[in-house]
Amino acid sequence: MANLSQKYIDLAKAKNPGEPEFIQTVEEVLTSIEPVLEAHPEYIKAGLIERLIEPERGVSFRVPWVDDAGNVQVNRGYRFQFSSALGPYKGGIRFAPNVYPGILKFLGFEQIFKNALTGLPIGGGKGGSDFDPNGKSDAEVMRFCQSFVTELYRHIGPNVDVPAGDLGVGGREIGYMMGQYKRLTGQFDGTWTGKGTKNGGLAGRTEATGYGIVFFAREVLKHCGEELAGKTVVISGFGNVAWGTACKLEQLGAKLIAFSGPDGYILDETGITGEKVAYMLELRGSGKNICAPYAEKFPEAKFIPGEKPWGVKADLYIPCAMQNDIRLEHAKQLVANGCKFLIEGANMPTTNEAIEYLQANGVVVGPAKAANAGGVACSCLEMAQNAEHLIWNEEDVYAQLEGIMVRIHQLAADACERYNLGYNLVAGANIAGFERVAEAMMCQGIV
Ligand code: 2IT
Repeated sequence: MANLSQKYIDLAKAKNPGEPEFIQTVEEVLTSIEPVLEAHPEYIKAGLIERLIEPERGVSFRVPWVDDAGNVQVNRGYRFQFSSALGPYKGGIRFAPNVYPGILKFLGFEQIFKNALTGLPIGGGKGGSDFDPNGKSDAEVMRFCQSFVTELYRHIGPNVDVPAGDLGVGGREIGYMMGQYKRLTGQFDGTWTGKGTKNGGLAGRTEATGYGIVFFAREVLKHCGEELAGKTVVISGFGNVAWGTACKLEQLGAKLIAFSGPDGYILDETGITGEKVAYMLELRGSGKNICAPYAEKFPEAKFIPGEKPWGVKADLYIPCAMQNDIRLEHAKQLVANGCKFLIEGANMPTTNEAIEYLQANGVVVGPAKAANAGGVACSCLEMAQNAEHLIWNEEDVYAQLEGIMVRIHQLAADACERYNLGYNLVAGANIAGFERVAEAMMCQGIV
């Protein structure tokens, strides 16, 4: 029985050629839920895995728009509705030039288990486009968003599919998309989350992902008999997730000493706090050069061009940039530096090989689908707020977020313990998320 999952991994490979990111996450999830499959032959009989690795639905569509110079541009839009076992499809929209089905399917598949871990009633999906928002004018972004939604609107709805943001999609883009959705459907409903607070959004949603990551990191450290306060931290990225993480690290007394951008990384041993974090946020909208202007403004910081920050010695590492940021060679660097804790902020920032190497060398890895679930959890709170026709206050949101993150950590820690896997949160998160989805699927028949 040792290789129960291999058959499904082979099936996923055969059916999804040329989509390595999707195969990577299928392999990671299925390998770690092997003991659950062994304990539940009824799941195998019910074809649960064959069904989970096949999205319930995927749409691909043309997105034509006119740029400021009057030229017609055509992009491709997608939405993969992966699983509605636990609720309406829920997950972000990514705009980036490298978007193609392999990336959206990896994100959509991960989203199923992440959303399940939150304990909230949301299924999993993901969408996006190969549109590159960098360097586009505000009017171009608006026209693109309107055209994207003119096709997508027929596939979504407050009880059907509720998109949010992801890379390249923030409050502005969500605002334009919900505006067009409202115009086409005549409904002001909870179909979009991650809206601005002036516009029906949830107070605290913007920082929720980063705050949740730090709460999760605190729980991991506590479990290992350590404290977050006073720890030195290295992150990668400079976007929304990195910013929220930096803010909460400061509030909880940890010391952020490095972050990265497309141009290299910043090492600032005096600590990245206060106005420096605010400046990181300001740089976010500026595109490519993030670290160079930071080092110019704060001369105590060192700018290391063209490098990743994984060679910097610290107590805790939190990759917040994008997928496959930490490969085997970086994992080796981290272990050589004495790394003990790595908490994934971005989705799938660590390759499977790198995770294996880190864990084999005693590093505790906090997987993204647990650590960054605070974002989507608050999206579900936004759905609840919109459905209630009320406005929640920030304090309530923060308190709920903290409780959700503590529970997610507990669920993942309990699941790996139940299967005698030690404190393996990668396996624990996959198992706990999968169990909830599997139990719901078993109630619903073969659909
Ligand atoms: O990866 C993620 O969890 C997100 N981009 C947020 C999804 C959501 O629906 O809030």
